[in-house]
Amino acid sequence: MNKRYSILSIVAVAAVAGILFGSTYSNTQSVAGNALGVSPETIDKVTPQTIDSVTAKDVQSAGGLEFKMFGADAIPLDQVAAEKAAGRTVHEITLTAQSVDLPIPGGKMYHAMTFDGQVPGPTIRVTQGDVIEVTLNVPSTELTPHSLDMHAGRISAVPNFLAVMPGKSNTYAYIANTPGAFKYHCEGVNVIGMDQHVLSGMYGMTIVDPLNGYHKLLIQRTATQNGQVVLNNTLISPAAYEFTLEFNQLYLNSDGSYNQAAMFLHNTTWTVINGKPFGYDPVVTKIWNNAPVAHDKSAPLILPVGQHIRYFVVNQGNMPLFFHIVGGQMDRVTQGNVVQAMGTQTWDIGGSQDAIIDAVYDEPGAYVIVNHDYAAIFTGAAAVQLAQASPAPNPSDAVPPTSSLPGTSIPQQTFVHCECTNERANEIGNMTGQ
Ligand SMILES: [Cu+2]
Repeated sequence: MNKRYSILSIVAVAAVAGILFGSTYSNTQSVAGNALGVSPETIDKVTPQTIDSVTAKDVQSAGGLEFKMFGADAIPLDQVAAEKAAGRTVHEITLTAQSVDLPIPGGKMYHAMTFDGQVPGPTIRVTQGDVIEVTLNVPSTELTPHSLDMHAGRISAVPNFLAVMPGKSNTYAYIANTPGAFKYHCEGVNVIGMDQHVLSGMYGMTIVDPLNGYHKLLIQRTATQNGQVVLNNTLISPAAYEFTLEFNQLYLNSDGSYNQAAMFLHNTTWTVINGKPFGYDPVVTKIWNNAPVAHDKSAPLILPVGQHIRYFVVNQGNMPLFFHIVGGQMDRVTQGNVVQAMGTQTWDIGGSQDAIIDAVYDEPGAYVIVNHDYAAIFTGAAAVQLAQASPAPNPSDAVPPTSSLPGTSIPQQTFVHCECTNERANEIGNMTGQ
């Protein structure tokens, strides 16, 4: 099949689907080819002429072009209960826009924009096929409207991601159909100011666990046997010690305000992991070691040796992320639920892209996670990890909520650590019983 024919076929599928659904389709209907009765033979019968006439007729009968995505995940709010009755789990999530000042190195503060007073925003965790019904509240005290764009769904930006005025809220719902670690972020005021809002802290992660769980992890090593080197491969359980790592940049003026000119030049002031530059580094830079409040202090990640470690990584910024573990390797890289690599040294994660990275540390030691871009490392993209014999409490901002899938998350003890207000730190402590 040549390329032109292949593209034509895709268009033809859309056209045939349009005939079959016509005016009756809703956002929640299945788009599986077989369910539509679309066979390769019927596709082949569609000619460019029929496509044109069908498309025009379709648009005409619908009363003109509509902002609707065919097969999108969106659910009208009055149908959420029906989805629940049909067996889907519904997660009602509320996020509140909050502009606050948060600390940066040197005892200074910057003008942050946040969800719920923390950067990144709360990590949302659902299972593939669950419904996310999300409400964004914008308090009347905010000086600017905000908005919420969630990458975990196929959902029209209009009207869902439009600006929410101070004193108002907006709710929408969708089915999380695709597994992965997805960005959510403020989209500014109908896109205007989006860069400022995101790069000032309005971003977070939605983990969508695969419906059938994560795959077992193949550990590829070698051994010696009868004087020869032999492969020593083992499969280990999907149950893992889990961590979230969100990379971003801060572009700041000396007074802590957003510096758009610096952003256009990619002239980073700080590179942050989970909101803080060097926040997990009590060893090399010691920037946060003397922070006045406990939740700001440097804290390394503690990894048990020989155990399955799973990282959910999202690049929230506008610079490339060359994800690397100094002294380590990635045993597996997954996107969606598809394995992209096994046994690799560095994985490139572009802006607003994610990866789920599995690793096992065979020996105790220090293994520093970096963005292997030197400009990023030396402005904050270095997180110290200590691999040791036994588990220990970890910083709360690096540990996701436990998966509801059995045999997925190994529960971890945490202590409150966050780029957040003192009030939010107290709330996190209350939620986690600390
Ligand atoms: Cu905003």
